[in-house]
Amino acid sequence: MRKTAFITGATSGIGREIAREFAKHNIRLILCGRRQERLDELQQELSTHTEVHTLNFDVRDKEKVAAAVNSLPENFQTIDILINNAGNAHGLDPIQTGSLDDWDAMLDINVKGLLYVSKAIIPQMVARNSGHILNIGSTAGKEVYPNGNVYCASKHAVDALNQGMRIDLNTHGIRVGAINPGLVATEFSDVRFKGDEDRAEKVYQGYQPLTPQDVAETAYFIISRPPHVNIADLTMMCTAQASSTIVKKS
Ligand code: NDP
Ligand code: 8X3
Repeated sequence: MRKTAFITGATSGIGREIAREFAKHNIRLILCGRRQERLDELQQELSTHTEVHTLNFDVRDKEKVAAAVNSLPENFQTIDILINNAGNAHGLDPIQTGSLDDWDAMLDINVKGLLYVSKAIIPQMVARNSGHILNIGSTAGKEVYPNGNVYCASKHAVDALNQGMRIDLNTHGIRVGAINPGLVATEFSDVRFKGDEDRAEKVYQGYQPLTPQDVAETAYFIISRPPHVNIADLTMMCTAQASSTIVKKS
């Protein structure tokens, strides 16, 4: 039977490529983000492969999150796969000079936003005793790097929530797992450095980073395993990367 996936952060980077990869496999899509024009473009692009519905909301707004999920038309109401992907880093500063606004953004989006979306969708999975949740964590959720402090804390929280969800939803037959990517060339660094394109580009120069497609193919592999197989926690890095701070540059 055709499955339906709910993907947050589908307007860019990893989320957008997961949408494209899932569309190839005829998975019905609920695409979420704040940039409506990008949602519209992607809907148009993917509608030749599959059915697509878009939802525009900020994951920080718990009422809007719930209202968006409740607004789904009947044929999109049963969600089989939740991809908790929306998130970003804001700033890269030592703890003593970090910005409170940046800290709020990262904790509100990466942690609380992921919880609000999960809270709106998990009850239907529990009621059906089935579902698959894939959390997009990070190598930053496994190790802390200089000036990464609060972003790393937010991704360590995702790692803990991934484990916690898996434990609590185990008796309901719901699969929960995470992909923890290293450096992936997306708009991530544009956001982190607040539009400083030169600084953002330098992050991915001198080596071949992961592409969002690499992560998307891995996401499809995970969600297409047979029902008795759950990939609980998968860390992936480009070959040039050995840890958050060790990257072999040419
Ligand atoms: P992008 O900046 O390319 O995409 C981020 C996505 O998140 C966008 O679709 C954006 O949509 C959405 N988003 C951000 N803030 C909000 C918000 N407040 N409400 C709703 N949606 C929001 O980055 P990536 O694709 O790289 O990042 C995706 C995930 O992957 C993040 O969780 C990130 O932490 C993680 N990750 C990224 C890595 C990398 O190196 N790039 C490595 C490891 C993990 P919109 O702005 O339209 O709302
Ligand atoms: C994104 C990867 O190393 O920039 O989570 O934190 S990193």
